[in-house]
Amino acid sequence: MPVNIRYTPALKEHQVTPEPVYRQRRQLLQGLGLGLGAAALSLPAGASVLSGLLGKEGNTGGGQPLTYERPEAYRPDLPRTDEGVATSYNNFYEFGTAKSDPARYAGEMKTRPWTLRIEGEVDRPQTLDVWSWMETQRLEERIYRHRCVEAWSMVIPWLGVPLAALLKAAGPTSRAKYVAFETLHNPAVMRGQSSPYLGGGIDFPYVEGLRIDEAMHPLTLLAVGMYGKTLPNQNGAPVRLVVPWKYGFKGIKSIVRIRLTEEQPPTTWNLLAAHEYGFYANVNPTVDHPRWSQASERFIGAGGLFGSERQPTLMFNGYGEEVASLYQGMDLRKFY
Ligand SMILES: Nc1nc2c(c(=O)[nH]1)N[C@H]1C(S)=C(S)[C@@H](COP(=O)(O)O)O[C@H]1N2
Ligand SMILES: [Mo]
Repeated sequence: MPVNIRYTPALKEHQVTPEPVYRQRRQLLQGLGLGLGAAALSLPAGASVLSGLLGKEGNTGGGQPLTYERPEAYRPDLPRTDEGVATSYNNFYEFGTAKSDPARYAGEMKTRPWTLRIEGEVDRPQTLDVWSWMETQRLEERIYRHRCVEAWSMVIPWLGVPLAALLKAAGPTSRAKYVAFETLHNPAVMRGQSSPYLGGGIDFPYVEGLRIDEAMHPLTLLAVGMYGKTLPNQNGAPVRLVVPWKYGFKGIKSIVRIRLTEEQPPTTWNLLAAHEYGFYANVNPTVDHPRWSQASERFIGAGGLFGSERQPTLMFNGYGEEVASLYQGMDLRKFY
């Protein structure tokens, strides 16, 4: 793949503005009764008049109902983000740099079957068939504050299992200090991987990492669904990471490999722009991004992008009580 050319991407996150026209068209089609989920899904790929009409944004998979528990501890009294916004305003550079690209193009990705490899510093390396594994899991619904693209925030009901459960099953060795994650690499269906321009200059596959104590923290979720159903492709089907006290880019999507390591692994946004994105990426109102303030954020609630309200950013995204101890004694300006 000739994708290893490094250059500053033409479009950085903050430069891509919301797309009201796209949203309105979608809402109009929904109003006309052209359901974007089930209807499009039931049509054979390629033969869909509907997906042609919609510019393919209907064909994004997901939406299969899941069985799950609802632990009280993870049901905060917060207004949820409208599902339609959470599934249409995304970053997933494998499908392009615009916030509407993932919903438009991620339907090309086939998520069945899907294998997830767990390897590296573990006693029991595993290759999971994700869909059958999912059926054996006790899924939990967790309503988390979600820091999505740059300074936007949402509240999303995720479905998943603590990542710790999976890691423990593989048996981390005493040398396991970090956990590295990797997304699918398939330029044939991921158009952003087919050219540096479409992929914003990212050197794919997309990779992320956590320190092992962050990965084992009970809040850290391996998500397989949202809003009661399997993940739509644009949100990272069939399996993605959710770390609610960190910025959105740590939430790596469509994971195919988890590797426990002794050394701190490279991470995609840090490789792309090290002075802007660090390894830790903890939500922190006192450490600004070089190009925008992190003191406040815009919360997208039930009213969608237009009804969004500016609110103060909370330290560790509001999860300080649970996670602050992980960073005791660390200079969070240095380890941003
Ligand atoms: N594989 C992959 N994962 C990814 C990204 C990506 O481009 N590729 N973008 C990240 C960024 S920058 C953000 S802000 C979040 C957005 O996730 P969301 O659509 O669930 O809000 O996904 C993250 N995970
Ligand atoms: Mo992001």
